[in-house]
Amino acid sequence: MTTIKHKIDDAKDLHDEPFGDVVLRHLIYSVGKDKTHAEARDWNVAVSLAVRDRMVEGWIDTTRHVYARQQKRVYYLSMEFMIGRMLEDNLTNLGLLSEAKEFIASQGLDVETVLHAEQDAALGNGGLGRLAACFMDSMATTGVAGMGYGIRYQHGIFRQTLEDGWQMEEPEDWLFEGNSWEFRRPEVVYEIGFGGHVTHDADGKATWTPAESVQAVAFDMPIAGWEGDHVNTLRLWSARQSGMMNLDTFNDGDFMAAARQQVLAETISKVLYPGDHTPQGRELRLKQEVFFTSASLQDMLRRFFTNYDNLDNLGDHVAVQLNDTHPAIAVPELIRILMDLHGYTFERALEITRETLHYTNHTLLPEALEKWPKDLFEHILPRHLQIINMIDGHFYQEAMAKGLDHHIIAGIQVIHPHQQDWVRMGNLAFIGSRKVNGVSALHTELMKQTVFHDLHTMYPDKIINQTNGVTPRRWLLECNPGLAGLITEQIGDGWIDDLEQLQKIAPLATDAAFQKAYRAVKSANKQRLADMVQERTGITLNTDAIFDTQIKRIHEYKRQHMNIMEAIALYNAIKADPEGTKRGAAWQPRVKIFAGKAAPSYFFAKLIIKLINDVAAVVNNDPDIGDKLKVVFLPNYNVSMAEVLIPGSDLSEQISTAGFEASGTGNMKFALNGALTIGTLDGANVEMLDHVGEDNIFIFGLKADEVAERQHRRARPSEVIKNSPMLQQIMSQLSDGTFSDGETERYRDFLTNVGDHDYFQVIPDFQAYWDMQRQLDGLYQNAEAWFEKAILNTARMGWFSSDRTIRSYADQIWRAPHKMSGT
Ligand code: GPQ
Repeated sequence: MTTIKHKIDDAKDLHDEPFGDVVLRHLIYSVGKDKTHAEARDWNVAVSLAVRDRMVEGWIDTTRHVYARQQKRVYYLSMEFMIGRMLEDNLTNLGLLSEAKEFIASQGLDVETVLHAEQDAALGNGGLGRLAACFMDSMATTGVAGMGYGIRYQHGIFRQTLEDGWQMEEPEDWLFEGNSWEFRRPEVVYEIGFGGHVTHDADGKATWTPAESVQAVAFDMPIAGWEGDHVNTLRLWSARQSGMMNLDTFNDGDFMAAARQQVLAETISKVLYPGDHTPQGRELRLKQEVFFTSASLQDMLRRFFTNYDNLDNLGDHVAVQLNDTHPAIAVPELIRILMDLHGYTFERALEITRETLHYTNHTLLPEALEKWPKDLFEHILPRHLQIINMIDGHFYQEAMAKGLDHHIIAGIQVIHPHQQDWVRMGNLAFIGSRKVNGVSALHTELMKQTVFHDLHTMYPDKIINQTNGVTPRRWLLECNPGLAGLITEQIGDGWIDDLEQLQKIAPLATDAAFQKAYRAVKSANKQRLADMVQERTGITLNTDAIFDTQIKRIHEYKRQHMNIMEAIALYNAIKADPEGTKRGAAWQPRVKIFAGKAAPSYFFAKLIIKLINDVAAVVNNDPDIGDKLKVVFLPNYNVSMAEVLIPGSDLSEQISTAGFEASGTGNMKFALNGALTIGTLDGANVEMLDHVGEDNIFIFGLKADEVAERQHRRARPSEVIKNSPMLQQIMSQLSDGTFSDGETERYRDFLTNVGDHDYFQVIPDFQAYWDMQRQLDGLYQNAEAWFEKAILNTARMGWFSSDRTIRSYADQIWRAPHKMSGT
């Protein structure tokens, strides 16, 4: 029986009850079932409620402490939180995992089945949303008084299925079975206005009268850090109709009109937009951004006023982090609240805002820099547009005073003064923030040189780097219990919240007994992966093969198509020399695993998925190939699937066109779990190279400046293709129907994209990629050498813990205390 110290007097009796009894009590009294009728999901809910009970004390206790000490608060505003399942995470952090597993087993139930009978909370698209989830875990672990704010989407990211190898999208319904972790807070409600008009009184004071409004209702989830004593909150907003349904309409018998109003209001939190890196030019998306940003600001200011009586020093007590530009409307919204509701002058309001807000940029892709048509903006947010014009006026003066040319100034104002077409959210977030950060050293450097060049000249101290990280609780301890146990046996469990302690296993990299144990763990994890592949696709994998995995959103810049082209080249090579006699060595068996979703409107990405499946159909059924090569596409990639794929892989594909992947975080998870990386000098790969050492990571290809140079002069790939029989064969197979049942048109767009333009430099990087893969084939056959490198990867990845990232944000950006800060 665990003994957590009693924190809350009123809850004294709770801990006298064994955990299993609490579960049984919840099964009967909360779920309403007895043991004989309970299904896996019922047990899952009962266990979840039992662990939630234990979290609540730490939660209330943390809240009291933060209030009492008036600890500086950090608010992380994010449109996306890619959480995944919560039960194992919470059991782990509360130290209840083994007790819970024993209890579940004692009831004659399958432990995995019960723990996994929870839908993934997939309220995000990819890395950006998953980073927010890792940050929530690390803020709680490091003792930052941090609160996440987002949207409680009724439908998270679509469910991906395959039809004849093409991606299909189906709605996802994670809330159907309820969410055991959330607390509805009906008393926490704010009005969010849209449209209408603005009047000014004789003193110039503005009054905005919105034409419509919706309500934001809070739902809270407790987020426990490692060891469970510090518990923060993730507050997600749900939209509801403002005021009750119009009863007159209803009584007149026009149910539909009355219901329509309700549906319209609730639409705002209905669905997550499935674009990755592409702002959706839709009015609803803008309303979603305003909705959650305004509710969050209103909420944090209400809390602020329980401690302070004016907003003069807001930035001393509160730090707000804007996760990308999605919440950038916070800039004019906070200024509006300060001016229109609290009587501050514009200048003072801007100052306070610039002491409080901070902005993280996650991409340099031009199509991802959010902008809104000015007319739409004016229609929905007339007062905010006025404030943006004031910001631009003020900014113009600031820029002139710093000697900037007025053409340059026009380019970096929020609205271009002569074109007057777009409201540019990146510029708005930059101008309104105290610090702006990139997410890896290379990305931050490129921000300074490219998209934010002129703004950086003007404010040379504003841009700062904060390299991403990943939580070692979910991404080692929970997803890889075998490796976690092995590490703990050797060095104790201090690494779990101090990941740099992993260094201590480096000397064991060549130790025969340790290598053997490490390999046994990898084999077991490969078997678990193979079982999942078998179950989901019917494909049987040979676990002696290299498990070579690329999992992430499907995007041209991530170059899944380069990977599948390499698979085609390998297929051709094996066909031409089945026993490897000509090359003088037998082929190293390999399994190419892919998973990831394409944005529904991104045709080329969907074509890449189709190509992977087409190649799989040919290769996997060719008797000449057998176990030497298999290609697998696993549909509906999500966090839970990653938890199996990452520990079970030998090789991690991080092959983006240099300069395009802001950081990557999957790269870190793989290396931590002992997969070797084949990758370009892009994003955080650059820093991984610094940490693991050049002998332990496999870097190839063009560098960011070489890519930029080729793109600038529109270098064409034809010369390279002409000199490469290997590429020529691939290209002709794609046009002669080898992989498309004789259909010659299917890959025409593909051939034009890659063969004629090749903006993402697949062709010039191809040979180097191929050569590196063959080098890895050779290395894999020397198991001692391979696993020495794998162990060194695990040992040297400690710096990439998101605990390090969060402490760095706390020290350098938020100026907020945490467990290890001086104060
Ligand atoms: N990222 Cl702009 C997303 O996942 N979605 C987005 O819309 C944008 C960025 C990713 C980025 O591509 C990765 O390189 C980063 O590691 C990740 O954000 C977190 O910073």
